[in-house]
Parts: sequence; C-alpha cells; structure tokens
Amino acid sequence: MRGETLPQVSVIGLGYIGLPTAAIIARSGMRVHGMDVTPNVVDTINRGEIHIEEVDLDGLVQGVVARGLPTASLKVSPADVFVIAVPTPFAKDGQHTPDLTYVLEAARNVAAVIKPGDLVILESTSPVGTTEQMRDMLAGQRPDLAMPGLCDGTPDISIAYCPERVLPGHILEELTNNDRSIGGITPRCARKALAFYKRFVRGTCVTTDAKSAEMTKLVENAYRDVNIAFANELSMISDAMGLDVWEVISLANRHPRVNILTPGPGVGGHCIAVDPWFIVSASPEHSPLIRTARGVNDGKIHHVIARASALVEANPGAKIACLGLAFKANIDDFRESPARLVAATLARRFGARIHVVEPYAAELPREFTGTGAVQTDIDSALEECDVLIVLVDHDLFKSVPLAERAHKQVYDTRGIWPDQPRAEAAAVVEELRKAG
Ligand code: SAJ
Repeated sequence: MRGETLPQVSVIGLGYIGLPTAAIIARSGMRVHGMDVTPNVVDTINRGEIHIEEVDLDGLVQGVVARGLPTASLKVSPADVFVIAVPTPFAKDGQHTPDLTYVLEAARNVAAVIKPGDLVILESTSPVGTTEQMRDMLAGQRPDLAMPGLCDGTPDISIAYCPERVLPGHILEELTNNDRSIGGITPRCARKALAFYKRFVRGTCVTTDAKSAEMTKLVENAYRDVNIAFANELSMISDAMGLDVWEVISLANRHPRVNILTPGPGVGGHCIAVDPWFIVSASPEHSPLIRTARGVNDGKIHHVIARASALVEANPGAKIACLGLAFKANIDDFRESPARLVAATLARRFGARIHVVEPYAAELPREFTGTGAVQTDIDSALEECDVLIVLVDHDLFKSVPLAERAHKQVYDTRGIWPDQPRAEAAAVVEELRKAG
C-alpha cells in the first residue's frame, strides 16, 4: 500500500527462533528492535554477528544490521507489534509441567511500554491457555487499557498466538514459506496478526482462536513423537528377533498407505521430547498413547546403551568410535541429545577406549571430563578403532565407503550404512540374551 507507515516491531528473545524472525522481519523493511536478557547475545548481534549456527543466518543478520534495521538491547523497546519468542522449559518439579516464567516475564516487560493500538504476539510453544494467561497478566499490569475478551467495546490492544514450525537447518526458508496458524484471543485480534504476518510470510496463514493454535503446535510435535516411537519400537522388536529393521521398514513403506519414520538412538532436541508432555500434563487421563510414545522414545536410549555396551564387552581391548553427539544430523545443537547421553555413558563405563567423533563440537561436553574418553576426527577413528557406533547421521559419516569399514564391528543406530555386513548383529543379540 503506497504511503503506508510500516509498523515498528519489538522481538523479545533472540534465540533460535527470535533472531531469525527478527532478521526476516527487518529484511521486509520493518524497523525491528530485539531484546534479550543475555548481554553477550545483544553485543554479538549489534556487531552484525550471530551466536547460533543456522544456514545463511550470518549473512542475513550482517546485511540487515549494516542497514541499521535491527538493534538489540537488554530492554524491551516501545513498538507497534511485540513478538515474544522465549523458552518454555519444564518446571523443576520433575513432573514435566511447563514453566511459564520466561513468557510471563516477557509479558511484564511488554506491559511497561504498550500503548493503545499495539499488537502482542506469543510465538513460544506453550500449553493451552497460556495466551489468555498472558492477557490476564497484561490486564493486571495495565488496568488503563481495555483487553480483548475482557471488555464490551473495542479493546485497546490485540493479542494473538502464532507458533513457528521451522526445522533447525532450514529456519530461514521455512520461516518464510511454511503455512502458519494464527490464533487470536478474538477474531479481530487474529485478523490484525494476520495482516502483520502477511508482510513477510509467503505460506498460507490460517486464522483460528488462541487455544486452538496453542494445541495445534503441541499436536504437531506429539504426532511426530508418536510416529518416531513406532519406528523405535519396531527397531527393538527387530533386534530381539534378529531382523534388520531397516529392511523391514523399507519393505513396509512400499505399501502405498504406509510411511514409517526412521529409528534412531532416541528423540532429542527441545521440542519433540518436551512438547508432548504439555498435552499429557494438561489431560493425563486422556493421553495414554502420547505418554507411552514418550516412554518408548526415552526407553530406546537405554536399549542403545545396553546394546552398545554388549558390543564393547564382546571386543575386549578394542578401541571404540562413537560417531556423533548432536541431537540430529548436520547441526551443532547438543541439547537433550540421545547420542550425547549414550556416548557419555559409554565413556564413564569404558573410559579411554572411547573415541568420540563430532565435527560440530570444538571440544567434548563437560560430562566427559575425567572419563578418559578422547575426541578425535573421522580419519583417525577409522584408522585406530575396531568398533564403530553410529549415533548421528551426519553427512560426513554417511560418506565413509564400505571399504573403510567392512572389516569393523559396527552398531549403526541410524541405518546410514545399509551395505554394512551384519555378522555383528546376531552376536550382539546373543550377548544381550545371555545378559537377560
Ligand atoms: N528423529 C528420529 N527419526 C525420525 C525423525 C526424527 O529419530 O524419523 C529424531 C531426530 O534425530 C531428533 C528428534 O527426532 O533427535 C527431533 O528431530 P526432528 O527433525 O523430528 O525435529 P526438530 O526437533 O528439529 O523440530 C521439530 C519439528 N516438528 C515437526 O516436524 C512436527 C519442527 O517443524 C518444529 O518447528 C520444531 O520441532 C519446534 O520448534 O517445535
């Protein structure tokens, strides 16, 4: 629209979602102020640099900072639109209940600067009802403003819930092209948020109410968790039967209506292993499947530890290479990583025999300290280690040709080497059977 004034945007939380979102909004021409509680993050961004690894993000941030568009600070700046993208971890009660402290703190900071006409958007993955809770907190802080859903006439501000759905490693592309659910506290709020997202999202934006949008986000990740659990359960059944799960799955997937996912050493990251619990904790009596899937995926980690330990014990004196620590392929994110847990447990059990290869880590995480385990590169591991345990499907590992591993004992938890001779599998099943 010619001559229109673009809204100014304040993005609260400059992490894996907030920073790429701020950069993309800035690229579309809007003025963006970023806020983060970590001084180092703020300083890094203001230098035009980034504190996270994400494809093409460095160039984008450098470009928009050079044009003076996003500025970062430790305080929330006044704006027309506020986008909250802060973490929603578990509370420390051991019950998998969500901790909304960061969301509510962000909302408290927003409350200090909002004015009539502003739009507040929550993007953080949140339990159902969080957006209304945030609205109630804003209402408490700012009784001078009429809040949506709490007043008879036209509210002074709009509030919506709009979750992201991006995949690490593809964030910039997916932030722009994925469809989005936009849940307003009222339909009017949803329409206002829709107009904002249409400025920089090419995917289809579908409006709904805030609670449905909150639930949709949780459902997406629970759906994936349940499907990965099915694949992981098959892998454990196949191990017990001495079958090759990769072959069974690829044969089954030839059925036109079957599409089984890929087994691995368990489910990692801070989304799929976390978000299903937000549904379970809200409705425990109605979510046995979702709860069980979480248990199956966590149980797979222990299955892998048992099977890997049996392989190490069956090869006394051999050096063991653990390939990968990241929670998935080709990224430098080690949070909630099953590979990291498996490798660290083996390091504690078998000490200096364990050699860890992780091209995305400058050093081993702290839990390896004192175990005697060493970090090495793929070439040295292939020269020195007789046993290879594949924990992450990094491209670097996939490209190792059969000639360099045919004579090794291999436990491939990701199925990256379908041509690997399988003599080891029967021996390990036998070891496990003997161990009960
Ligand atoms: N995994 C398997 N087998 C598979 C697929 C994944 O074992 O077939 C494992 C991965 O190795 C990893 C974990 O699951 O440990 C999660 O990886 P992922 O690639 O499935 O998902 P995330 O955590 O990187 O991102 C997910 C995505 N959600 C869905 O695909 C439904 C992403 O779109 C969301 O934006 C993101 O969660 C989020 O932020 O919620």
